[in-house]
Amino acid sequence: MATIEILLINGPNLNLLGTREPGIYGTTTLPDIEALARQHAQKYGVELRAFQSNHEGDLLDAIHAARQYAAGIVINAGAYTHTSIAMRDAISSVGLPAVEIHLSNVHAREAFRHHSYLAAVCLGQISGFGVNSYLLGIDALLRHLGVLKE
Ligand code: CA2
Repeated sequence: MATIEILLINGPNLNLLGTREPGIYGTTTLPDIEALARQHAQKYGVELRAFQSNHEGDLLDAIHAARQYAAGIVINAGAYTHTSIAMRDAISSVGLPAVEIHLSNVHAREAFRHHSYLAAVCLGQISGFGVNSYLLGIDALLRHLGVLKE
């Protein structure tokens, strides 16, 4: 049986994790988060591909390319969450199940972070659990895919 693969996407500025604003975003770096996420998925026999970009078009291309290999997407779109109709259209167009995640609790922050263009085209949103949001997002996606049953 072919190995199930999922895509983890991180959007703008998340490459800076662990270097600034630790009070909001923690001290873990993006490579560390990607490694933790990959290990977590591997516990269930699932391969995780990770992609980060600061460029909206590159993120759209990654979502489009996911059609070729991924069973679903876990996405922290960063600030594009609150601005990008194009990202929403990309997720909706590829038809892959997606889970929106955030390190911080966006609903406890500035009003402009309360609205997500992505939420309506994702299975759901996980926000506020720091690095654990990534692991919870993977679990939610794998449950949806029937990989995780408990
Ligand atoms: O809480 C999250 O995960 C966010 O997606 C992070 C975005 C923010 O625009 C969203 O509203 C919520 C910002 C990412 C910025 O990342 C930084 C990392 C280190 C230092 C400064 C910024």
